[in-house]
Amino acid sequence: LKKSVHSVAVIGAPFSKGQKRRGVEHGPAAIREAGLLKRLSNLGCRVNDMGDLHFTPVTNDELYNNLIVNPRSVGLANQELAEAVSRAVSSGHHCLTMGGDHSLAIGSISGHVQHCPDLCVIWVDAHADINTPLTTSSGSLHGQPVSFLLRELQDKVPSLPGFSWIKPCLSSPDIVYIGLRDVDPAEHFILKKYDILYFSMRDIDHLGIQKVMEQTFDQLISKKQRPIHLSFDIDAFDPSLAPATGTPVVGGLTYREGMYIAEEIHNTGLLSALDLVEVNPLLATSEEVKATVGLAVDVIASSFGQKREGRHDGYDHLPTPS
Ligand code: NNH
Ligand code: MN
Ligand code: MN
Ligand code: MN
Repeated sequence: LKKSVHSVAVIGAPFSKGQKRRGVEHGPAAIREAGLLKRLSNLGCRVNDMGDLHFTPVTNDELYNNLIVNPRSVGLANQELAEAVSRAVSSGHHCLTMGGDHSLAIGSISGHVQHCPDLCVIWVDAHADINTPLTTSSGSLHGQPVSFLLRELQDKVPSLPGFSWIKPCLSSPDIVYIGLRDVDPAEHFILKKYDILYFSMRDIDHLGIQKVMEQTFDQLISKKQRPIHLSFDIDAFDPSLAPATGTPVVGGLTYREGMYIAEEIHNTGLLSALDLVEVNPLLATSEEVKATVGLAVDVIASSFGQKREGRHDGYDHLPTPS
C-alpha cells in the first residue's frame, strides 16, 4: 500500500460575525457529519483533528464608522485562528480550516504565512472580498478580508479596533481569483488599479477551466515553487448545486469545474492550506443542505487527492482462478 503523503490538520472555525445571517457557524459540524474525516483517511491522509475553536466572545462590539459590524469579534477570532493555523503548519501538517464565514481567511492566511512567507493564494468565490472598510456598502467583514492582507492597499485601509495584530502579507501578483460574478464597483477598481489577476465566470466561459488553471499556475508558481493557500467560498458554485449559503449568485461553477480546480491544485503538489467557507445549513431545506455539504466535502477530498479516475492502491496484480 502506498504510504500517506498528506498529513492534514483539520480546524473547525464556527464563526459567523463577519456577516449578518445566522447559521454559517454550523458549517463545521455539518461538514464533519457528512463524513469528512473518514473520506480523508480513506484517501490515505493522516488526519489530525484539532476540533472546533472556541472563539473568545467580545462584549460591547460597537459598529465602526456607524457601518462595520463586529470589528473586535472578527479581529480577535482571526487572531485566535491564525495562532491555530500557524501551529498546524509549523508542525508539518497541511491545514484545513472549515468555516464559518469568509472573514476567517484573514486569520488562516496570516497564520499560514508565518511559516510559509512566500505562499500564494487562489481565491475561488463569486465575490472578490476586497472591499475596504471605506468602500463596503454592506458593512460585513466577510466582503473585505483581502483588503487587510494586500500590502498595496494599506494606505487606503483604516485601522479597525481588534485588527492591529494583522500584518499585510500579500502583494497583488500573489493572488488569483476564480469564479467572480458579483464584484462591487470599488472592488473592480481595485482589481484593475493593482493589476490583480482574476478569472470571472465569463473568462471561464471564454477560456475553459483548463486554460484558467494553466494561467493561474503560470502567474503563481511558474517562476518558483511556492506553497498554495486555497481559499474556497462554496458560493463559487452555482446556487443549483450549493443553495445553502448566505449570498448565492446565479451562473456559478459547475460540479465538474469545481472538481477540476481542486484536482489541478492537488496535482501541483504545492497545496499547503485550504479554507472551505460559507456553508450555511440554516438557509435551505435539508435536501439542499445535504447537497451543499456534500459538495464541500468533495472539494476538500479532491484537493487532498481524491481522483475521479479512481486509484489502484493495494492492487499490483489481479487474482487468478485456481
Ligand atoms: N461584495 C459584498 C460585500 O462586500 C458581498 C460579499 N459576500 C460574500 N463574499 N459572500 O464572498 O458585502
Ligand atoms: Mn502533500
Ligand atoms: Mn467569500
Ligand atoms: Mn462569496
